[in-house]
Amino acid sequence: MNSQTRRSYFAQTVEAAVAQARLELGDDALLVESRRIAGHEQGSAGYEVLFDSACADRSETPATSLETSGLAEQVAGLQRDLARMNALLRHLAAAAYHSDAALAPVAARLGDLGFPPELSSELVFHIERRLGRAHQREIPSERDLQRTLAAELESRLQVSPGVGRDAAARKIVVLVGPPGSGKTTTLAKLAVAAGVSQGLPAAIISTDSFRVAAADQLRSYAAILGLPFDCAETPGDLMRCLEAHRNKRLLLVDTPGYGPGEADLAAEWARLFRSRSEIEVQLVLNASTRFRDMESALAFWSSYSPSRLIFTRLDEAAGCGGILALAMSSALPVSFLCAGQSVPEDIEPAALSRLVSFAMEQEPAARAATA
Ligand SMILES: Nc1nc2c(ncn2[C@@H]2O[C@H](COP(=O)(O)OP(=O)(O)O)[C@@H](O)[C@H]2O)c(=O)[nH]1
Ligand SMILES: [Mg+2]
Repeated sequence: MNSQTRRSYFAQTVEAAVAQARLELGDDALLVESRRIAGHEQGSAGYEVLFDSACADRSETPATSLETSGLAEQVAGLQRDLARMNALLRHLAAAAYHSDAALAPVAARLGDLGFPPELSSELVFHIERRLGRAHQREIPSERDLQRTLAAELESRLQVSPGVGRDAAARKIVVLVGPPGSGKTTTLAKLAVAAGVSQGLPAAIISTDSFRVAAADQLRSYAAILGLPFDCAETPGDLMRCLEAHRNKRLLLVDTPGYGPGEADLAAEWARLFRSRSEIEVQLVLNASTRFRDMESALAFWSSYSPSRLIFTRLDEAAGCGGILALAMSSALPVSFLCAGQSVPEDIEPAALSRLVSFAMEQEPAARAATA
């Protein structure tokens, strides 16, 4: 502030001094300070107010100074940008409102299936993009929504029915997963589906050394199927078993479902499985458990580097959103689906169309017919 633009006014009261200053300098002058004084030149006590008239001066020439400095153009540019952003925000808000309403049936369906909310909204977002401009003009039909949902799921799911590494001379597959997820039963089913029925010489190995009943169960399956059976208590034992069965084309290895207190043991086996490139690990999960439980199991068993997923107990699962969500979030292909206790019948190679069908609602006509 320039001292030459400042001026003092004296009066008996502050209000009177301010009124005097405003009269001379106008409303734009700035009050800088006010103070009580014992006596002024007229000899009586009162107040001094200090005003700065520079603001008043500025107010008279704003356009001129802005124009000369080029600021006017910048301000006008900013105003145009703001107007554009405003319009864009209004458009987005309208589109979001419209799409929420239009895609509500899909969001509801995904919720019913047990998809986690974060994945549901991601799917809805991508389904909306797939529907494109057309759906902004008219509400999509139920059939359009189903078709688009199916296409979106299909693009995110992978299947890879089979066992063992493609490049390996013999197939060695290890089934891991939480206790009771169906590993032993599935292993017996696989022995038939991937071995006996294909005419492949196969053998079954159990590494479940402490649960006697578990090994016995598998020994019985092996006996029924006419396959050799071995029990490997340590990683070294397993190496010897694999060597002993080197003429077999398929080796199926069962493991116990380690609990939280057996992390060291689990880690020791995980190291072995990871260190042998010919060994493939598949994670067996119970489809009737919640998505969050499957997600935790996936995190725990990830140290085994599973390369495929097997889902069991589909016959008991209320909704299959959990398995679809897990298959998507893990980015692992699904190899087999099991829907019953019968060995060897209740297993099927995973197919994309089958997985996607879990998320589909019946067509209205079919619904009416079964009602
Ligand atoms: N309903 C149903 N039961 C299954 C399925 N797979 C396994 N089971 C049953 O689940 C229980 C545990 O299976 P098991 O193979 O011993 O699990 P593991 O502990 O992972 O080896 C057994 O009673 C099996 O008969 C399935 O797909 N559907
Ligand atoms: Mg078992």
